Amino acid sequence: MAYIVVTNDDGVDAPGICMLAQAMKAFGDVQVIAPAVNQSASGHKKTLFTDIPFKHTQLADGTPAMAIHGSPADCIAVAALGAIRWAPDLVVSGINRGANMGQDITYSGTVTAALEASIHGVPAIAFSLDQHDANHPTHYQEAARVAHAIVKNILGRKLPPFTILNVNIPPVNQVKGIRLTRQGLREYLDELEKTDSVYRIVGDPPGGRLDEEGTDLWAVANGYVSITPLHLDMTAHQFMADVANWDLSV
Ligand SMILES: [Mn+2]
Repeated sequence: MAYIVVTNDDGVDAPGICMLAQAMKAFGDVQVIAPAVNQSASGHKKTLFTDIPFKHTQLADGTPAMAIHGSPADCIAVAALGAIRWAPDLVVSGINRGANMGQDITYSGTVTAALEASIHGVPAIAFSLDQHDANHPTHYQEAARVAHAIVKNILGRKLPPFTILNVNIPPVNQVKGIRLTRQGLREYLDELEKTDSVYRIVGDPPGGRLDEEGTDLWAVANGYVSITPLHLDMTAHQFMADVANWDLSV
């Protein structure tokens, strides 16, 4: 019997987390700890020296859950510090409403919750569905089947330190298969709205380079699930030799 912690960034009332929690119950005990309200694009935010209110609540299907007034990473941080039974065999995050590919990953609360788990030494997987208007459980049925199949394979495996798996699922009734991918290139279509005292970042959902074979964007555009291993070490290793030649002195 495995023990799996489930979180997300769309909030405890989102349909994706309910479908993911249901899929994970096949493997053993499930504990849900998730933001009380939508925290999409909150990044790897950590709430320090400030109150983090919480309450005991339920998912749409009655599954007990803890709702945290903080970021997705806060949910995992307080979990690891004693808010719930710890450590689990696996942390899963999602199923997010919308893909998290390319440069999305540093904005994504779905991904950063998984990264927070890796900081605490627990294997973690982020699941996202490439469908922004998904708001009904049926939209997530295939994604939940995919999550079940991947977790079935990965439970019991070890991930290297500070490494997670980022899974993106195309918006189709039946995926063609799965591709091991690298991070692709997003192109954002953001626009600025302005009134006398307020800015808003609006615009169409992001696009990106769909033609670069082997990337997350390419796989999902072609009907495949993408699985990208991510590492928290953001050092630009290939660039270090150049900087070493800059003869820096202070
Ligand atoms: Mn989200």
